[in-house]
Amino acid sequence: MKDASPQTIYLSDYTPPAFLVEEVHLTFRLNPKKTRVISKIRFKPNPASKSRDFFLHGEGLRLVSARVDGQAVEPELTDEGLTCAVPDAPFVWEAEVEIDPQGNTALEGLYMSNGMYCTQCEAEGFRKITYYPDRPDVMGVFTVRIEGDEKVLLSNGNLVAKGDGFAEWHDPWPKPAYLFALVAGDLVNHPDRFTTRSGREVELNIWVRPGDEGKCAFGMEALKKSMAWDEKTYGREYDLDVFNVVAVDDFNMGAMENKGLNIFNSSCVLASQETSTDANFERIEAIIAHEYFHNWTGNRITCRDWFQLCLKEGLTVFRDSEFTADMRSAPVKRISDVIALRARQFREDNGPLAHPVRPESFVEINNFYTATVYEKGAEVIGMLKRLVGDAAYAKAVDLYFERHDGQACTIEDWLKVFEDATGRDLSQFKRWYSQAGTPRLRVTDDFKDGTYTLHFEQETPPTPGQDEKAPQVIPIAVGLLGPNGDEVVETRFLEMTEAKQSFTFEGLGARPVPSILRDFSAPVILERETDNAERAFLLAHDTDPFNKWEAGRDLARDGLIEMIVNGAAPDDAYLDAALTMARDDTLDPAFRALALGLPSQDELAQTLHERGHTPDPQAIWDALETLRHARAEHFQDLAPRLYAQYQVAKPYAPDAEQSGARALANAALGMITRLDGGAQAGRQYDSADNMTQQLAAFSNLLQAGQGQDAVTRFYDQWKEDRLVIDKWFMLQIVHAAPEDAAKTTEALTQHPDFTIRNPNRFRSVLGALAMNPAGFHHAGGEGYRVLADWLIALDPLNPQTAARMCSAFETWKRYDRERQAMIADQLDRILATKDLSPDTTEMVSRIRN
Ligand code: 0A1
Ligand code: ZN
Repeated sequence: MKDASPQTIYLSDYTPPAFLVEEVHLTFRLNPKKTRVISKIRFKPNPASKSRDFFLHGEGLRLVSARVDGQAVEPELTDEGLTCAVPDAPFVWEAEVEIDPQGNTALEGLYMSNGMYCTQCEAEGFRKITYYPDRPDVMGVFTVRIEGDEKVLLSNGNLVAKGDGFAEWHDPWPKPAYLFALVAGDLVNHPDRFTTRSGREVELNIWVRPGDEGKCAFGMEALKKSMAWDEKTYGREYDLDVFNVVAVDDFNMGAMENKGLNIFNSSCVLASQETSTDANFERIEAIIAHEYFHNWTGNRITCRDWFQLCLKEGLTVFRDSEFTADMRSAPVKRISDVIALRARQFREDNGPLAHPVRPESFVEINNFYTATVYEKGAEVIGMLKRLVGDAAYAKAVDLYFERHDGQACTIEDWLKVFEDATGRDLSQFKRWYSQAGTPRLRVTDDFKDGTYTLHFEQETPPTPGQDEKAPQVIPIAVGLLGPNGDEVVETRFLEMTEAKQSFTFEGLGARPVPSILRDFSAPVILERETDNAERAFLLAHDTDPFNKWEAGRDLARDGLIEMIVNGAAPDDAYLDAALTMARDDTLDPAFRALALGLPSQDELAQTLHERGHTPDPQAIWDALETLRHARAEHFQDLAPRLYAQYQVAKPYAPDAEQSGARALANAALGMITRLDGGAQAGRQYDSADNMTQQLAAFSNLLQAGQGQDAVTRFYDQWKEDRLVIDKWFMLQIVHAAPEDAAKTTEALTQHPDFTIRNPNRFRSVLGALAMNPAGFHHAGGEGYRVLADWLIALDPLNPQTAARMCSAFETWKRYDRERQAMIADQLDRILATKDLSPDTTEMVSRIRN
């Protein structure tokens, strides 16, 4: 049971732990309803703390017995843990508790998924396993004995003993409890090996349910590539004899970096040509890398407290994006990351859930695994690298590993290594960690006597709890193009530190066209008065792939805004520029596919809101439909040509080259379908030998209203494959017409394969509704009601996932009064639910205020 009135925790209240852990011995006697956990822990007083109060976290545990130095004790129990009198000297704590893994639907602590035992301890799940100082600055060396009949018994570290019905694991690296893991089940493995550069032989395993062994090869290759990359790029080697990865179906998040025993949501590791799309493969490669990279950035060096979450997450996301950029196309990766950043993080930063990269208070830390902490956290590191340069970045990071290995650190520690390695003062830069909100960067320019001047003004709007913002350090990458399209000034970094600042470029023969914020050098919103001619010029000539893409995107977006606000016709400037770009065979097909993507409904709603209009979701949807149709007509000749030209003849491979070709061909298919009513999509559906092609065809058929037959065929073909059936659920809702989306969602919740207990399935239905904005926000308010109904139903079972999904409502203040009132009613209804979890209470209250 959680405390009825959950408390707000503040960064400023941090105090060091009273006791430190030296060694932990755990024995698990596995039983679905009554698992015994026996702990023996050596504590010692912490010289850095004045307190000698002994407190152990514990939730939902049945304490059977406790001893201090062998003497039975009777600790005082509360909802949150226990206190006990202990010596002011090293001592041994022993406890035996009983827990109920099968009854654990929250998927936090030790739980069961398809008959297998698994754990999720980040952030505060270990306290549901046994009494322990469950905070990341308490690090101990764990030895774990598992007793059970399951064929496979796994924990962290190296296997030290194994026999009939038991296994013992020892992890020599001190770690916080959130990195503890245990898995037990009748699993099968996909084994491999890796030799580190210093010659350590590492056994690698991917453990899955029987039947899934054919879907492990890609993940394994990704793991080996990640290991080699981290050695080469960051000089980081793996440090145990074995690295285990386990796939579980019931998991709240993507994956977890437990030391030596990563646990993955099966959707983030299992892959095959038939069942996974190119995008799935790329994501799996990135997540495998992400979890692996945590071994150094997160595990060897961890966080002092949960306010420092970005210390490990921002850095690890940054590292995994560098990895993907190296494995695939760097520009395509950058553009995709920025699309995702704007869709998720800018949205968060502009609404009631805005918070700094390093938050200063929380009620439930699970609510802070956000796009801001992860993705903006990574952007901040990217800026730091840009500001100091590649060589200094490498030097600083080396110093970080050298100085802090084995420690639980803070953002101050991280910035200090950069200050020490470079001699720079980073106190102003640190505002990126403490100020929430997306800075607006306004630009004007002038040209006189060969001197070109850029004038910048920065302003960050107020966010909850932060009315005033100080200027931030903004690295602005700029290049200049001459009138004939040649680059007259190559990329140069301007370092903006003031609220207003100007930069000059001398000796120019003519007024240049500026290419500003190249490679999206800072996570800001750039505002500049410009015209279609200049955008078309940049789309044609910019040497910076990101800004080339951005120019096309701006053209499309502003044309759409004109259509929505003023009823304008589709913009010819955009249509012509898109055609010219798409036809240019010197451009990477993957880039062209991205450049043919239109701004999302949500991005348009946000832009309208920023420009002082109230977004009408139906009008946004209509404008996008009209533009798509007009574009299909404009591409009448080119689309079939592109479609034919980019069919992949070679055997399927999910590599960058083939994925890019398929992406472009499928963009063309989208246009073809608008004119042929789905005939070509039907042929592609019938002949597809991989999920990318099959799903693209399926989506097009649904989009064209020709999906009925495919819905049945797809289900019959894939009904045994839970991950593919997730896609089946999702696409029907995402492609439902706005007026049908809520109905379709409700109907699918009645399907026998729908279950509230599996987060992937729940998200593929209720999460999909929120991914259909015109449907979710449809005028009658049915979408709001359906989502609220299901969040209320989910909350008592799985508060973490229910709370996260509340963010579907975070943009409500953008909309008209009627919609706001309907959403407010639903938020109030959720808040009024009896025994609502602290997780959901915190989220809904923040959104509602
Ligand atoms: N640290 C993991 C993400 C993660 C966070 C919380 C979880 O449960 C509440 C599970 C996973 C990562 O960054 O991959
Ligand atoms: Zn992570």
